[in-house]
Amino acid sequence: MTDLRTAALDALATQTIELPSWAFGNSGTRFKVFGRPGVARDPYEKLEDAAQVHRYTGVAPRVSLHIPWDLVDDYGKLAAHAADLGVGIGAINSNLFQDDAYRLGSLTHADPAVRRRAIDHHAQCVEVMHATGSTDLKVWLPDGTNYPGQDDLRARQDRLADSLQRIYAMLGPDMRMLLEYKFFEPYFYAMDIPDWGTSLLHCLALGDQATVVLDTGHHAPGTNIEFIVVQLLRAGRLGAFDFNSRNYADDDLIVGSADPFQLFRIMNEIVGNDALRPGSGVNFMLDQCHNIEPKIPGQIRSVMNVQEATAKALLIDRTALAEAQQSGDVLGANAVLMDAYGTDVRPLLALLREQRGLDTDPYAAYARSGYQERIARERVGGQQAGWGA
Ligand code: PSV
Ligand code: MN
Ligand code: MN
Repeated sequence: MTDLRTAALDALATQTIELPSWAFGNSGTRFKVFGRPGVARDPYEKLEDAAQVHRYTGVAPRVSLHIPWDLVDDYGKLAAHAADLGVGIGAINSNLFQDDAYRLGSLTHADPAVRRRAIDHHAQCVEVMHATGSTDLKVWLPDGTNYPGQDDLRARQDRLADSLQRIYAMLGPDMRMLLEYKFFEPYFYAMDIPDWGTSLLHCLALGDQATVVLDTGHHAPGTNIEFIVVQLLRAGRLGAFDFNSRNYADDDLIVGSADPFQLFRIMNEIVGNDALRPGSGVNFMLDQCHNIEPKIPGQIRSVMNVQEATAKALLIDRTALAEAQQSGDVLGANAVLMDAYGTDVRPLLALLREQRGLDTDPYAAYARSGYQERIARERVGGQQAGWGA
C-alpha cells in the first residue's frame, strides 16, 4: 500500500460524524408529512436508532438534540441511555422558530420581554448541556423581515449583539457557541444572520468560544462554499458543519447525493488546512430530514458519503499539487485534484471497516440485521420530527 493510502486510512480512523436526532422522526414538507412504520416515538428511541448508524458505520458516536423537540424529564437519564447504547450527546440546538411570540423576531425583537424569553430559552439549553455533557450550544436565528422598512436593520443587529452576549455569558469554560447563518427563510427580505460574514462578526465580538456553523444548504445557488470554509478556517472560527444536499432551497437531502464533487471540494480544504484532525475544533454534523426514504438507512448512506468524499480528499497528492501550483501549471494542478476525485475509494473504506471489525458494507449489514422489521412491528405511532414537545 502506498504511503498516501496508509496515511488516509489512519486519518479516516479518527473521523467522526454527528447525527441529528430529528433525522429519526417523521418529516416532510409543508404539504405532507409521510409517516413510516417503526419510526422513533420519543428521544430515547431516536437515540436507539442513531446507535444503529454508529453500530454499522463505526464513525457516528454523537447525536445532536433539538430543544424542546427532544423534551424529556431527566436529561441525565437520557445521556445515560445514550452511553448504554455506545453513543454520546453532541450539540444542543435551541429553537427560536415555533413560538407565537417570535412572529417579528426573537433575539432581535423590539420588545425586551420577547428578547428575554428567547434568551432564557438558552439558559434551559445550557442546563441540558450540563446534564448531558454536551459542549456545543448551536444557535440558528430564524429572525428576519419580509418587507423593506418593516424594521430598522441596524437596530436589529444591535439588539442581536446584546442578546447573544447575554447567552454567551451563560457558557461554561469548556462550552462553545455555534452560530449558524442562512440567507433566506423563514423571512424573505432580510434575515438577521444571512451570511458567514455576519455570523463571524458576531462571533468575533463575543469571544473565542463563539464559532460559525456552515450549513451547506444555506447559501444562494452557485456560492463557492469551499472558499467560505477557507476563510473561516483562516480566522480560526469554523466550529461545525451542518451537512446536507440542496438543489433549490434548504432541501436537507442526503449529503453528497446531488453534488458529491462539491462535498469533495469542501473536504479538500478541510484536509489541506489540517482541520480533519480530532481537536481541530470542527464538528462534522449532519442536518437532514428523510421525507420519503427510510431514516436509518438514509443516515447510514449520508455517513458513507461523507467518508467517501473525505477519503478522496485524503488521496490528493499534495506534493504534486503544490509543485503544479507553484510552477503555474494550471491543468496539471487541476488534474491532481481530479485524479483523487476519480479514485474508487470504496475498497479503501472496506479495508478501514474490516480493520475495525465492521461489515465492509454498513448499508447492507443494517438491512440484514432485522432491526427495521422489529421496530416496524413493535413501535406504533412514530413521532414527527419537530413535534416532540
Ligand atoms: C435551519 O434551517 C436549520 O438548518 C438549523 O440548523 C436548525 O437547527 C435545523 O435546520 C433544524 O430546524
Ligand atoms: Mn442547519
Ligand atoms: Mn437548514
